[in-house]
Amino acid sequence: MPPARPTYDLVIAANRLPVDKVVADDGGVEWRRSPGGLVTAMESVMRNQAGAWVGWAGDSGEAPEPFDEGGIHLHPVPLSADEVRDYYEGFSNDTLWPIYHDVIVPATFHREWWSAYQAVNQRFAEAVAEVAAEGATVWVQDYQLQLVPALVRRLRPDVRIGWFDHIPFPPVELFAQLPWRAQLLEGLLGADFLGFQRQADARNFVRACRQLLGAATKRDRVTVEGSRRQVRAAAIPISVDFQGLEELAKRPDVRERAREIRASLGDPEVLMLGVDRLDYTKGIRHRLKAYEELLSERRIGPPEVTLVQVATPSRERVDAYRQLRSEIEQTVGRINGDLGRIGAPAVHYLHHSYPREEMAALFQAADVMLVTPLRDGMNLVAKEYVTCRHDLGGALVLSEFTGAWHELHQAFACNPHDIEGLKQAILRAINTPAKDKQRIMRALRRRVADHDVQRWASRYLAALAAAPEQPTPEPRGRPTPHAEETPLMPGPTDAAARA
Ligand code: ADQ
Repeated sequence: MPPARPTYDLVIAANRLPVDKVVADDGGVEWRRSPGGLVTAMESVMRNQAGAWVGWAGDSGEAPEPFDEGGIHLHPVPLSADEVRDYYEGFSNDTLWPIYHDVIVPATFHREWWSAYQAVNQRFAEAVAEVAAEGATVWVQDYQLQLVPALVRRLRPDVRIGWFDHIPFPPVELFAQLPWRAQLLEGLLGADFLGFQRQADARNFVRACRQLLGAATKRDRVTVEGSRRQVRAAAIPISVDFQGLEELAKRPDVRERAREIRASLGDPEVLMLGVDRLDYTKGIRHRLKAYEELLSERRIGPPEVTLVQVATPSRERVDAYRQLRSEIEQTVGRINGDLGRIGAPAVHYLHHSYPREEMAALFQAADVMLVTPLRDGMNLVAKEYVTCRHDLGGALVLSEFTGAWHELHQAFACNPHDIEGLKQAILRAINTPAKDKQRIMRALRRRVADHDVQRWASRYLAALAAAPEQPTPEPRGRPTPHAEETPLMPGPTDAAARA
């Protein structure tokens, strides 16, 4: 008999493994840890618990053998080229993503995509069942794996299962469009605890179970039909590694690089910055429109004011993303052609990914950070920006349609659909006296420092362990995040109007 494979008390399942493959000049393969909040949070949790991570390694075809990296056991799940197209680019990013983000672009429905989604979720569930120890905790991440909770429960009724939704959960009127809505809800109800970014997302889920499955619900709990099992759904907003990122931002080389960036842009009076994955949810077009109008009305202008827009390449094989990229690049070209000057372009547009050091330097260099999504589960860029501003400089313009806004109320709030209002918010962020901006920045930083990603992970795991009951409250001095207490925005939102 082959030796039994080791098993683990904590198993994370996420679409991607937290590593990127690097092929050296001599053809040797190495795995480099991809930096990200989730990995940092898991490292802190896995220090006390043997942990495994189940996920796709990023290439189609055969998966590498399981391996250990930085104290985490990595268990790759293979995806064929057709599955990458149908499960990942198709069902996840062209069916679910638009529905879960207010149908900013129309969703595409294909039955073959759904079949691939089911098959891949089944494979993930089998991999989880293989590596989970008796009574383990299984924590499934995000919208790509919504069937995994029920599939794992079928294979391994002994484990405790949680799922966290990194993106919004849509209102039932939008969710109901999905031909496979009942199967998705039943998939999620395989979990003991479901975590969301905002309380509104948790409520949308509970309402969908009631209206579409006829399930009995009471406050944050759903009773699973045919059993007495109850599933709890609540908000536990994700965050950033405040301490680690702040330390990085304080490094002399990073601070020097921030000065260098400003100097290379001609030391403008006001440097505005946008940093996003190139995604239609991020409101980049609305931001550029507001900026263009401010320039053409001569209320601001280069060289005193300039905008750096960093747009990370994303999902480039999905049509809506290709179209968005060409629209944005055309708009940037037009703004620069009409409103730039020799040596002083109005927009510096960069379609790259950058190392963390460069991101921290950019954040420190920026006087105004523009975070203007039309819909965003959280938006970590907003939290990263305030984390890097240990000098209390800078100002954050933040869309009300982000999860982050529910925690960072002191920011310069905007509704990106309201271009006039967005222009006003930008002008306020520029013109508010420095002392007031410092006060605001101090409040924003306090919030993020108190609710960092390590705390998010420990709160999540405590909620999962206690579900369906609420966990015992945390000791005083660390108040419950106000995102859980924040009422929904008053009145009908633009999103509802558009729907
Ligand atoms: P995303 O939609 O990817 O995440 P976001 O939360 O802003 O959005 O995270 C993006 C991350 O990528 C940030 O850490 C940012 O620093 C980094 N990044 C962006 N551009 C970069 C560049 N050019 N180079 C290097 N790094 C770059 C999804 C949801 C969000 C939710 C997160 C976490 O859509 O709403 O906040 O998951 O739950």
